[in-house]
Amino acid sequence: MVDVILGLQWGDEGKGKIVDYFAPEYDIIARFQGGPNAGHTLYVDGKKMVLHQIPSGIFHQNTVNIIGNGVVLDPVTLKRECDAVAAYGVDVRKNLFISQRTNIIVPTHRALDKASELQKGESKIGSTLKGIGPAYMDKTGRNALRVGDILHPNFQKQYNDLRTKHQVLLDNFNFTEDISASEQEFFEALEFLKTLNVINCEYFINDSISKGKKVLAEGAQGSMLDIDFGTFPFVTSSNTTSAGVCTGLGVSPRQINEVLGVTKAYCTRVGGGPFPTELHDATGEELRRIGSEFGATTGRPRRCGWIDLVALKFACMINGVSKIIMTKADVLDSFGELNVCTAYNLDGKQTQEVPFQMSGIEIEPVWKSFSGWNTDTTGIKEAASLPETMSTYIDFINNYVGAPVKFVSNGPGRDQIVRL
Ligand code: 2SA
Ligand code: MG
Repeated sequence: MVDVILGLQWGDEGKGKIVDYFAPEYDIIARFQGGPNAGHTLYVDGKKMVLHQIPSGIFHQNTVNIIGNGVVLDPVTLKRECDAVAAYGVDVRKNLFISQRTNIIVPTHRALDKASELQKGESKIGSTLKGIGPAYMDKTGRNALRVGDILHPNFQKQYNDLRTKHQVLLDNFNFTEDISASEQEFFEALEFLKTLNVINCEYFINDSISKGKKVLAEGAQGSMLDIDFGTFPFVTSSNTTSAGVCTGLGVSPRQINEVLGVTKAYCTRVGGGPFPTELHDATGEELRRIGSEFGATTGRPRRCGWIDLVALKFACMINGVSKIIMTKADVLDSFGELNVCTAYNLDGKQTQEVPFQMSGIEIEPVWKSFSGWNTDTTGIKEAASLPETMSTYIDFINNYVGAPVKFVSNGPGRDQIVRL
């Protein structure tokens, strides 16, 4: 059986903490898409740790962690991260496995990402500049290098051919930055990658499932950043939704059991693109300050606003969400009034559907207000102790989106989670 944890908004819903919390119930934790654009924050022995490439189960010694074929892998980031977790006594050679079909991010992918964003100017995506878009373009364009290729005697030639193709594109962009230092770092990191467990992942996972092992698929970014269903073109380049689990790990839809969707109690977005419930006022500032809303990978301030139930319901539908986990509920502890968006006003017409095109048009949210709870909830352990006003807020969300909130996270700590 495969359960899935994924984000229902624009990323940064707190998936890292949630995966870490559930990890002991699983034998295998697997990343199925995305790459070093992800920033999954965990607290280990009270210390903050941000993971970009390695699955969030790495600190559980008996959990197998898999980087699946749907991921794009930057060997340099991976090496750095392996060194960082080693400082906590983690031996990645014991519990980290990488699919041989995983696509590799090369230094020119990062250069192309930057060049493309520079060319777009004002209309840039606000990418993390980690080379994600260009790496997935080479995958669908059938040019990519894969982890399984690195041991092949022909690898250097494959690399050189790709490098030459990229140079033509970079010249076209008039991009002249010298990348020789990052190339050297890249090849050093490849030597390190050769020492890790590279496996036939689809066989490994399916064999494990047939032996009764429990797999948790860990999503990165969020559903509204999905390449097909997100706010295109302001999206990432992978399927962040539950369908991505099948193609990103090589498991069949019949193996998928629970789909646990993670949403914040409010909403954030980092990078460009539409965000109907964004607050440009002091309340937005307050959410950012209390919620420490800054990009875990790039440090960029995140845009903040109230929860968008139109988008949330859409995400629950696309993913087949069975349970919702609401995070950062405690960030709302001090707000006197809360708002939720229940519909969009578009050209004078009200809709509860996510429109085809969300950018370049005026979307005016229809709000419903709730009174806040004005209580410190961070120490609460049981559902019965949650403020009544919070239960009212949650019940409304359950009814609106048609999936139940089953967990409320009320702080960054592993033990700060309430089961409803
Ligand atoms: P990319 O780099 O090509 O995937 O960027 C395309 C868009 O996807 C957004 N994106 C993200 N949004 C939220 N969180 C992400 N991870 C980091 C984090 C981001 C950071 O955990 O905070 O540190 O800035 C993530 N990754 C990609 C991105 O902002 C673009 O809008
Ligand atoms: Mg993040």
